[in-house]
Amino acid sequence: MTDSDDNIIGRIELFIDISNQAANEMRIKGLEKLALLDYPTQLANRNYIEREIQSRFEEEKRLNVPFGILFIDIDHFKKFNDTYDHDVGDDVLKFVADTFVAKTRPYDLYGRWGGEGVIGIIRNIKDKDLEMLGNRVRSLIENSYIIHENEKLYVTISIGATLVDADDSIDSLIQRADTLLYQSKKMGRNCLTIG
Ligand code: GH3
Ligand code: MG
Repeated sequence: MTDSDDNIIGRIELFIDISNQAANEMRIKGLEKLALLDYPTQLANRNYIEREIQSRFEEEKRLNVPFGILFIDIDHFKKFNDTYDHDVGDDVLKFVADTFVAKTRPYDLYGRWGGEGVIGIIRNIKDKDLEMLGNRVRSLIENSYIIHENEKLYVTISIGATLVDADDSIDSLIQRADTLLYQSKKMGRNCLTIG
């Protein structure tokens, strides 16, 4: 507010109470996060992975953008849980998840499929590159460790890698990757099988 000589003589501020609206928005964000996030690893959850693969199928059909998936499982994790305690196992799982996230290109997604199984959805990629990308994370995890009571703890992962086929469904795609993962386990673990 100014007087006739333009001197400031006062000010009016208006406040609107939006706490209801803000609380509601926060609640929705929280619910969205819960429905799509695997809280312990902070990766996408199974529900999110299924939605994402569905979108990738649409993209592949409409725009011809190919994609591949990596089915990843920690090797001998049970033994690990037995040797140390379950909390240490959880820390290792989180460390493995963080490694994927650190290496994720902005348009790829890693999610927890269940237990210690992780699925990576890799967009717009050819088979040789999918193999290289998978082996890069595999090798990174093999060569990293977490420290537990002054001891370095190492884990390895096995991977099944496959590119989407024209007649794939979510189930057939994941089933194929799972079979390839099983082959990596049979081959002695800490390796990637592509098919
Ligand atoms: P393999 O090399 O054949 O995969 O051997 P594995 O011991 O990893 O066998 P498998 O994958 O069948 O075992 C999964 C184990 O992972 C069982 C369970 O003890 C452990 N696990 C699954 N989810 C969690 C978790 O959230 N935290 C911890 N600490 N352990 C988990
Ligand atoms: Mg395992």
